[in-house]
Amino acid sequence: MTMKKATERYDLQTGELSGEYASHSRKKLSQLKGVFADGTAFAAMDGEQLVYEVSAHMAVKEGTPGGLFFGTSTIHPGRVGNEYFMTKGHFHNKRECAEYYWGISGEGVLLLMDENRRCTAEQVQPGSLHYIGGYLAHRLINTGESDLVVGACWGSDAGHDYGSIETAGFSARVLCENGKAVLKESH
Ligand code: M6P
Ligand code: ZN
Repeated sequence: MTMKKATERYDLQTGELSGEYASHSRKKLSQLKGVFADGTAFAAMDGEQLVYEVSAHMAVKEGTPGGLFFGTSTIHPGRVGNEYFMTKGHFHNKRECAEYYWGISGEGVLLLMDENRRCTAEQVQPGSLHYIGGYLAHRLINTGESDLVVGACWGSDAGHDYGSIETAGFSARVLCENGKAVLKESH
């Protein structure tokens, strides 16, 4: 019997993923049209500006029943008007599928919304662990001045449903008021 060398890597300090199954994607401001409340401020900004990056470790095909995916999201610091940079956010296609998030570095908020549009929010910081139950849309918001880096683990058959978030958004927003992050209902 031979012992295989580990070729897939996860940097415990930075959350960086590498290896055969790691892939990387980036979201520029121009890909987030309609996500932020202040359309005028959005239009005045450089669409090429990088808002967040996602590394994913996918050892099985998307949709495989029973498999797992593992990822790292990096949300850069910034604002559109008074609204902090954030991810698009999504429900899972298979609504019952849960997910774990954990804070690696930076400061932020995990916004959760149920199917009745009721929102709750959790502070994200290094070492914070977040169990996102099924039937909850989830979005990360960077309320700090450095990168917000968050780990994630979810089912390979969970899928992403961005549709209802694109249409109706979340019913709460995290805004900067007098230099502080405040949670506002937005409907
Ligand atoms: C985490 C996981 C991924 C997700 C990513 C970015 O890494 O939840 O499944 O794709 O965050 O979030 P979004 O897809 O909402 O832009
Ligand atoms: Zn998810």
